[in-house]
Amino acid sequence: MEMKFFKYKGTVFPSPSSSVEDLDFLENEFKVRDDDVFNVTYPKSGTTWMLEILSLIKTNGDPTWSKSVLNWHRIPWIESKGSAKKAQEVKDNPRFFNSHLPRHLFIKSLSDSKAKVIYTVRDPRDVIVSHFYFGKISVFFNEFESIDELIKEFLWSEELPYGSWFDHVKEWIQLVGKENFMLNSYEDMQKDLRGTVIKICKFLGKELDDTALDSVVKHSSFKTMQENNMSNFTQVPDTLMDQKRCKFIRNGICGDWKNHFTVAQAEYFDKIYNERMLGCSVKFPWEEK
Ligand code: PPS
Repeated sequence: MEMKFFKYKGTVFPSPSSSVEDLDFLENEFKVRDDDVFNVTYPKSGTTWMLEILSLIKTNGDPTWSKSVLNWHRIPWIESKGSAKKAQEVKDNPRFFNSHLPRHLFIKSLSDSKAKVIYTVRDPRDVIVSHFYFGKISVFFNEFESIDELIKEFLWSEELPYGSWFDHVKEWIQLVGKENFMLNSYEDMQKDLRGTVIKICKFLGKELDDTALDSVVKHSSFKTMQENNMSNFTQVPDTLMDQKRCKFIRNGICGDWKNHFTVAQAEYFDKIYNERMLGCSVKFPWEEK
C-alpha cells in the first residue's frame, strides 16, 4: 500500500503531491532566475488567495486567464511532482511559483539571486482551524478527531506536513529587511485588500491603474474565488479532495478560531505560543491586543 506521507531530511511531505527525488532536484539543481517570484506560505495561510492576486496582477487585472486556466497550471507549486523540471524549460519571464517549503529545504540558488519572495503568514490559530477542515476532505493532510488533538500536534510536533509552523515562520522571517523579501499577512489582506495589492505591485515593480487595481480586488474576493471553478479546486478528483464534506475555499475569515477553541484551549495555546515565539523580532497582526 502506498504511504500517505514521506520524509525528506526529517520533514514530512504528502506522498500524492511530491517525492524525495523532486525535492532533492529542487533544492540542489533547480536554477532560480533573478526575475522569479515565489509565493511562500506555511499551508492554510492564504497561498491560493495570493496565487489569484498574482495571476491577476500579471494580466493587468484582466480575469480571462484566471477564469479559463486552472490555478495550479497558472502558478505551480514548485515542490509538486515534476514541477521543477518542467519549470526549467519555461522560456517566459517572470516565472511565478507557490511553495510551502521551509527555508532550510528551499532552493539553494535562491540565496545568490535577486528573485522575489512574498511570504504570507496567518494567525496560527486560524491556520489550525483551516487545517482541521482540510484534513477532513483531502488526502494531503491527516484527519484529526478533535481540534484539541490538532492544537497539541501543532504546538509540539514536528510531524505535520511541511514541519512546524514555528520553525517555518521563524526561519523565513530572518529575511525581513532584504529588498527581495516581502512579509505579508492574511490579516492585512482581509483588512485592506486594495492596499495589499498596491504594496505587492510596488514590490514587483508593476504599475496598475485604478481600473486594473479594482479588477484585481474584485476577482480575488472570497465569493468570486469560491465560485470560480479554476480557483476553487473543484476540478481535483474526489479521491484526492472531497469537497462534498467541506469546501476548500471554506470560510475565509480572521478569528474563526474563536468559534472553535474553548477558553482553556485558547489560554493553553497563548502560553505555549509566547514561549515558542520568545525573542522573535517581528510583531504579527494577531499579537496586537
Ligand atoms: S493550502 O492548502 O495550503 O494551499 O491552503 P491556503 O490557500 O494557504 O489556505 C486556504 C485558506 O485560505 C482561504 N481563502 C481565502 N480567504 C479569504 N479570501 C479569499 N479570496 C480566499 N481564498 C482562499 C480559504 O478559505 C482557507 O481558509 P479557511 O479558514 O479554511 O476558510
